[in-house]
Amino acid sequence: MTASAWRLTDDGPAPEPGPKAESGPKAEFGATPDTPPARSGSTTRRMLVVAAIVVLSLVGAGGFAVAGGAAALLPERPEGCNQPDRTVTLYAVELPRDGNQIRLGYGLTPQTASYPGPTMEMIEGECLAVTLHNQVPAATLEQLRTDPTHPLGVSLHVHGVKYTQLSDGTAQSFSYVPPGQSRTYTWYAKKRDRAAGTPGTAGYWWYHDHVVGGPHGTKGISSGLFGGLVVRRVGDPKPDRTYMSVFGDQQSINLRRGAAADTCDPVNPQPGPTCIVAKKGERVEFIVVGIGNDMHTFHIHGHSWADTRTGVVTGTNAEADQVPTVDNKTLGPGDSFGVQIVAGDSVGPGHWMIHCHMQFHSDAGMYTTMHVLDENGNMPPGGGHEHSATSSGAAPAGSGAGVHQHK
Ligand SMILES: [Cu+2]
Repeated sequence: MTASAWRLTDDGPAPEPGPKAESGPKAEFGATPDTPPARSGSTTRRMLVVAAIVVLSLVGAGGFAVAGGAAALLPERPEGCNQPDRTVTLYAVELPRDGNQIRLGYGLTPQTASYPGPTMEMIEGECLAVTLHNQVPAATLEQLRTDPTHPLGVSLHVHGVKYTQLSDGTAQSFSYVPPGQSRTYTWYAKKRDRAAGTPGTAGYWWYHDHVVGGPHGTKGISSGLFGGLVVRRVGDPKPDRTYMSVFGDQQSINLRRGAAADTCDPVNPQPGPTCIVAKKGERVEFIVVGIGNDMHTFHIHGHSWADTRTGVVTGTNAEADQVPTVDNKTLGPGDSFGVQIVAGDSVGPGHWMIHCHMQFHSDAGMYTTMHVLDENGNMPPGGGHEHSATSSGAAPAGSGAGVHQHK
């Protein structure tokens, strides 16, 4: 599905260390982490004070916090982000339906939109400007609307990093994008401040719509408008491959379930939202996100990880012993975490199941497979494609075809 998807049978050189686009195209690194943006001047602070006074006045008067006029006084960027270090363009589009279910996706181009959307990457200290173009037809948004007075539009609402109210991506703050229009959102991956005791933003997060259907974007999320965000700290281990595992309602992984969650071609697997594949020894990163209303657990066969921010453990044995080693982690709605594992580490190539360990979820199809190939890129025999499938046919990643997730 992406231009960068490699053929596992290629005899070419080993991939360069560093992030690769696998689970959808990935926003490229831009600014060097060594040059954090300069601190903002006093202008931003003055604007914040003015905005706070306006907001307080409006709330005191019984109005909502932001009226149209007040929005102009709110700071466009978080303190510390003087100028965006990098820009990304994102499109929200309608994708082919899954049965009668509407599917939407974000993409770096309209043609490559998918669910999950492209994984965004930032380095702590970096400020990113994301311009979102809404190409979802108004008629589609109208169909998804649960209240005829709710505005039509899509948005970007991000977790974990800093943004001002103008980049909140909600209808309440008027920070959404009507059909045919665009809007720029600013995300700031603030660094840890040791003196103040505030944490940094390095971690595994996600972004999603907060407008489609109603004031919480419930229909936007359940239709596919979500994606992952990784904020790395300088020195973090770099994965060879990154995949999204979005666990949601109706026992879904990335809105698919059963055989539709794993459509890897056994001869020529192409990495993507429905094909988790790696060569033995490659460092594989999972961004795990919970959407919807259910609790889940994320479990991988044959692999375990340290329950740290990255899944990697460092230091002495005594220090490492302070960190639990896990192969199963609980995930609630809105939660996100990431792990890095070494594919096939001491267990070799194989078809390793990934599933929710709530038994009735896995029994109903909440499973997929991580295919670990040998060093030459050969798919090991058996497994992964013989399970009692409740669905048929392979679907191209992100197309929504062959997806089984019915009400
Ligand atoms: Cu589950």
